[in-house]
Amino acid sequence: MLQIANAPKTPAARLSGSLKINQQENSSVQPGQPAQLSFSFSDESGQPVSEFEPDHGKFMHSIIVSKDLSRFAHLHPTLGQDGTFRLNINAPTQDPDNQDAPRAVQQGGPHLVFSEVHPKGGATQRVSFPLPSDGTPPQQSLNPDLIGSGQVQRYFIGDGTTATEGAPYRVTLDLDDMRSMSKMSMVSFNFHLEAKDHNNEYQPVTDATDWLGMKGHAVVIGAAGEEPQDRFFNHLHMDHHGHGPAKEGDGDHSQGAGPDFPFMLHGQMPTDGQYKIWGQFKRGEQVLTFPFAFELTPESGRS
Ligand SMILES: [Cu+2]
Repeated sequence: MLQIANAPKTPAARLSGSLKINQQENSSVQPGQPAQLSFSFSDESGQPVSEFEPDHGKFMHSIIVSKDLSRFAHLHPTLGQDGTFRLNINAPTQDPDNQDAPRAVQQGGPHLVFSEVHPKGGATQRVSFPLPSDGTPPQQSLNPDLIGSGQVQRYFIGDGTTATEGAPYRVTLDLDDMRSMSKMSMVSFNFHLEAKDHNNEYQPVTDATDWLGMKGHAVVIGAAGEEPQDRFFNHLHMDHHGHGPAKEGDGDHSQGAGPDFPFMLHGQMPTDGQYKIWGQFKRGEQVLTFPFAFELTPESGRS
């Protein structure tokens, strides 16, 4: 089974976007206070672009992170008849695909929005936006869970925060830095998921269900860069149909329900520096988010 990042395609026209907060340009969000985000797009000649095609079941995928990468939300704004995408954040929602919306912007300071849209007749494009939040950001530095290739185990509740031993989930991340491989440079990740059973023992997760047509999603964002467009960003998808050769006796395991969820980062390689990866999986009705910070160093690569 092989998971490949969306290959970059040549866009028919480069979109530019505008993000309004409560219908206002150049506005800001109050941390934890309900706000409506609205996104609209135009082409290079300034003409509004209002027709889009869905990718993975959604017309728009948006990732909101705080600049320090401590906060993460994966959201799906709704496309209106007028071609504007709208999303209510910091407010309760019944939408199973917007479970991060109630906690989207919970702290002050700059946030970054990475939106992926697919204009009709064109190719999927990423448009990024700064999203200011009132107040002072907490002074947090990114502490890498892993430096270079290796393995690390962490505990999680599943809501995107890190927890301690005894939490409902134990996740082991394997990272293999193969950026210097001459034939096919890549960085590979494997999320191994375990959940606590009724005896309080961790058991492998084998019942992950599809979310947006896939058993697993992962987003990698770099810590370096002032503006969102300067950040390294890659949205990795697990393809449960699998592009690789089928393994004999794989059975249900090949369907990707767990406990191992591999992702490969191809194409534009990340440079040395600090990054965060969020693995997202669905069990029952809950979307689970497991973040890890990592650092790539000149020594961490293998050839
Ligand atoms: Cu999405």
